[in-house]
Amino acid sequence: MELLSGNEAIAQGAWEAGCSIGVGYPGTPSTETLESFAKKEGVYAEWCPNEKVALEVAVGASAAGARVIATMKHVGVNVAADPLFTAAYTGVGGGMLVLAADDPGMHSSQNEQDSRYYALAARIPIIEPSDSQEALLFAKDAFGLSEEFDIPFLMRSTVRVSHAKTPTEPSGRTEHVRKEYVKDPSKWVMMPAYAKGRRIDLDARWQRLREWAEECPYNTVEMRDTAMGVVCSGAVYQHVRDALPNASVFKLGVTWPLPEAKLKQFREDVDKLYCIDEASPFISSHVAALGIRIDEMPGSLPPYGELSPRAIRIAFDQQVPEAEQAQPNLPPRPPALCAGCPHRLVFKELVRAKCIVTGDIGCYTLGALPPLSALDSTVDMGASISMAHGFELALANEDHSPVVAVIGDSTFAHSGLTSLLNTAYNQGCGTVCILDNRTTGMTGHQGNPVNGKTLQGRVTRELDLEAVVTSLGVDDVRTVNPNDMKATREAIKEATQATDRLSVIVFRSPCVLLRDSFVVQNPYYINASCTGCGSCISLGCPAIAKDAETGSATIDTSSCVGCGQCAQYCGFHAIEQS
Ligand SMILES: Cc1ncc(C[n+]2csc(CCOP(=O)(O)OP(=O)(O)O)c2C)c(N)n1
Repeated sequence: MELLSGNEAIAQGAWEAGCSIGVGYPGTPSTETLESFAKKEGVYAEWCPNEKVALEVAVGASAAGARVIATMKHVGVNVAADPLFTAAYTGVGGGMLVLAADDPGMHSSQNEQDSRYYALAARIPIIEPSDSQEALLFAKDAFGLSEEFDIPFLMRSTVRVSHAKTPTEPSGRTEHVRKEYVKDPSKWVMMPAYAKGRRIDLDARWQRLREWAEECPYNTVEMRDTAMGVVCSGAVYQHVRDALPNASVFKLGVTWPLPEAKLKQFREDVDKLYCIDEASPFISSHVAALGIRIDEMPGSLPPYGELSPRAIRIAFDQQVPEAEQAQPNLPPRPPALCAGCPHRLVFKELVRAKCIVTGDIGCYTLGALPPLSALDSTVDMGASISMAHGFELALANEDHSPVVAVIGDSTFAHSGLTSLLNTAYNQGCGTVCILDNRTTGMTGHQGNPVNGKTLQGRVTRELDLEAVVTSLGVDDVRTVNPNDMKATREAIKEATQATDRLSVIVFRSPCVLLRDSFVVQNPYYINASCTGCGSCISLGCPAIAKDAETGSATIDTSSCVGCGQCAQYCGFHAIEQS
C-alpha cells in the first residue's frame, strides 16, 4: 500500500500496463503525471512544445503498435482537438490513453471548461476515477480496452483527484509486446474516401462500447437508504459520501457512454434521484436525456466553481459543521511575481512608455495585477502576438499608443511561433517582448525547446531564439538583460518608436528559482535617506514594504535575492547592498 497522488497513480497504472511512451505538455493539474511516468524503468517520455504535437506523436506511436499515454490540462485539449477528433476515426494500433485534467474553480487556469464535452463530440469514451486507486486501475485497464474497442480512451480527472494522495496498491509491470506495424491506408489515411468508411466503423465500435458500459465494473452502485439516490462521478463522489452518508450512490466510472439500463434500474430502486454535478451539467443533462426523471434538490448547487461537502449540505438543507463554515476576515493572499523576478522591470517600463500590452499565459500574467497593472489582455497561449496584430490592424489609421505583445519562452515555442510568422508574413508591425527566463516557470520548471532541456535529461540543442525570429522575417531583433533598467527602457523606446515595422526584444535572464543558474546575491537594505516616496514599492516586489510608523520603505532581507532592481528606481540613493 502506498500513498500516491492521482497523477502518480495514473503514471503507475500506465507503466504497469506496459505503456512504453509518454508525451504531453505541462499544465496544472496534469503535470506530475508525465513527470512521474518519465522516472519509471524502461519508458521513453518527452515534453512536446504543445498538446497538439504531443497527441500527434501519440497517434503515430500507437499506429506503430506501442502503448502510449498523452497528458494535458483541460485547455490543452482545445489545442489537441484537431488530431483528437480524427483519432476516433483511425482508432489505435497500440492502446492509447489521453489524460485531460480539469480545473473546476479555476485554481490555476483561464477557464473551467469540462473536457468531457470534447470526448462526447469526438466520440471517444471517458473514464473518470474518484481516487488514486481507481486512477491506477482505470489507467492500467485503459490500454487493453483501447485495443479491444480500437479507439483512444480519455481519462478525465480534476484537481482533487490529480493532487490528493490516497492509499493505492501498485504492482509490477506486464511488458506489452508491440503489434507489428502493417501498412493500412483505409485505417490511417483519413482522406474522404477512407474516412467515410471509418465513420461507419466508428458507429459499430460505439455500439460495442455502449454494451460494455452497461457491464463495466467501474460503474458501481452502493445501496444504502433507498429514500435518496445520487448519481455522481470523480471527486464529487467523495464530497457526496461526506455530506450525504446515508444516500445510495451510483458512482459513474465511465461517464461516456452512460450505462442507460443500469441507471434506469437505479431510478427504480430509490424514491428520489439526484444528479450532483460540478461546474457543468454534464451528468444531469445526459441522464435526463435518457428519459430518467431527476428530482429537484431542496436548494441549489453552484452552477460553476469547485464543489465541496459544504455546498452539497447547503443544497440539501443540512447543517454545515463549524469546521466547514467560511472563515471571515482571512487576509487575502494574491499571487505575485517573486522577489527578483526578471519579468518585473519589463512591465514597469512598458507602463512608463504608455503601451497597450497584450499578455499571454505564464508567470508573467501576474504583471496584470497592481501595482504593475501592465496588461491589457490575456486569452490563451500564443494570443499575445496575434492579438497585438489585431490591435495594430484595428488602430492602423489612428495615432495610437505603441502595441506590445509579452510572451514567455515556453509559450513562444507552444504557439507564439506561428503567431509571429503570421504578423511578419502579413507585414504587420508592433513589438514583441519574449521573456526568456530559461524555463517553463509557471508550471514548475519544465524544460522546453528554448532552454534545451528534455524531460529525461537527454542531450539536445537549445533553440536559437534570435535566429528563429530573424528567419521568420523580423529584422529588428535585440537581446536585453531585463534586470538593467536603463537598457530595458532604451530597448522599449527604440523598438516602439519605429511604428512601421515589427520588432522583437528578447529579454533574457534566469528565473530566480532556478538555483543552478540564478546566483543569490547579498540582500539590499534601506538607509536613512529614504523619503518614503514609494517609487521602489511601485515595483510590487514582495520583499519591499512600507513601514506603517515611519512611512519609509523596508526590505525583508530573508526574501531579497539581491537583484538590485529596486535600487535603480530610487532617486535618493536610499537602497544599498549589504
Ligand atoms: C493550452 C495550455 N496548455 C498549458 C497551459 C498551462 N500553462 C500555463 S503557463 C504555462 C507555461 C508558461 O511558461 P513560460 O511561457 O516559459 O512563462 P513563465 O511562466 O516561465 O514566465 C503553461 C504550460 C495553459 N494555460 N494552456
